[in-house]
Amino acid sequence: MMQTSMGFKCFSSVVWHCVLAAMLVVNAPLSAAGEVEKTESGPVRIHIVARGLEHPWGLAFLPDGRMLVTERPGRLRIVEPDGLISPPLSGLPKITALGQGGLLDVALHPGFVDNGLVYLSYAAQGRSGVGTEVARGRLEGNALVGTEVIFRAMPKGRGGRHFGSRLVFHPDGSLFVTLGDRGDRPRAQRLDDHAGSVIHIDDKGAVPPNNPFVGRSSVNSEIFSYGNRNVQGAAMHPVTGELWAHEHGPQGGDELNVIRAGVNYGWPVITYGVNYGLGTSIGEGTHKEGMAQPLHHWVPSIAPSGMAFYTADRFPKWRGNLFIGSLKFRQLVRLELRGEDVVHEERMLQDVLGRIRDVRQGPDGYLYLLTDDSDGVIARLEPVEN
Ligand SMILES: [Ca+2]
Repeated sequence: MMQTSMGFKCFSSVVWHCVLAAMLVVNAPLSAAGEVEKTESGPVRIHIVARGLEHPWGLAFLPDGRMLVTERPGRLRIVEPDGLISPPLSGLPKITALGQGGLLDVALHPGFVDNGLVYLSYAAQGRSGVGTEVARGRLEGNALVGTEVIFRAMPKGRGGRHFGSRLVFHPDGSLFVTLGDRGDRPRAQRLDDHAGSVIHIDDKGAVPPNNPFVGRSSVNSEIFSYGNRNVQGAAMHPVTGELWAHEHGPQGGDELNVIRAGVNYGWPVITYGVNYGLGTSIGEGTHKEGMAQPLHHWVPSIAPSGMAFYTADRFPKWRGNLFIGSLKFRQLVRLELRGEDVVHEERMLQDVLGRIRDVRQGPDGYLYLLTDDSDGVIARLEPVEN
């Protein structure tokens, strides 16, 4: 380990990355760690925990307070609470970095303390193209061991768009994996195709017997919901235990949905969005019998990524609120909810951090953000004591 002139601690194998990060600090938009920003609920301090991560995508807290962080080009790292970044972990599955694809989300098995299992979602090349996959391995030091692929979205497809990829465990130990339509719209309505759906599998990748399409012929029975365009944020509701998710619309029409068994969320038959640039309509309008309406939608699009319900004590006014990152507007979105109604929306941190890729509540009760940048950061929001 060494320390650069600007006080960055680095392992030797990533030293040039760290030196580069230290140089970039001079021109970084955030002038100093600890900057204070106004919100409707009072001032918050933004503490930069770590920087120099290359397009970080997913964050999971280990029980000891360290963080597992993915970088989209295909690296998984451990970040210490003081910001020290480890070398890339070994034992990862074969990952294909292409367009929006690469190493994407990371999640811990609910029984991690006993079994050490870490789950990864990522894009991977197969004989007929690229698709989202899920693998798991046991964390031992700076390695994943016994890594095995437990799910492959099929069929594979062309191009680098719409891999979805959030991983969310249900408390019962089963796993939701959000997918995208791979930029090929009709796939989202096909039940013999994983694309454009949210899938539900057990912790080894098998289909739970109560999945909604089990027993129907010519169906991929991992499918839990369909008609989803590209889901890059999802979280379990802390009270109802249901999966909430947002999805990217085309031009306009990003949506917030509660993901329920067997439900068709409408893409591309119904949407509040239009075709990019042209502004021409898509599908059959905004409503159709048998297709769910979103709880909330955004026109223009915010380009949502990451999602967390806030349930801790550090920000009492935010309890029960839903936080969503906005890539496009480089801001954090806060939604106040009454049941399934969105009763208020606040946009905060405009242009302060950049494109917000992931949002997590830490075990310390603070809110953590990842930024989608070649010099991406982990930032922590803290209340300012008056
Ligand atoms: Ca929809």
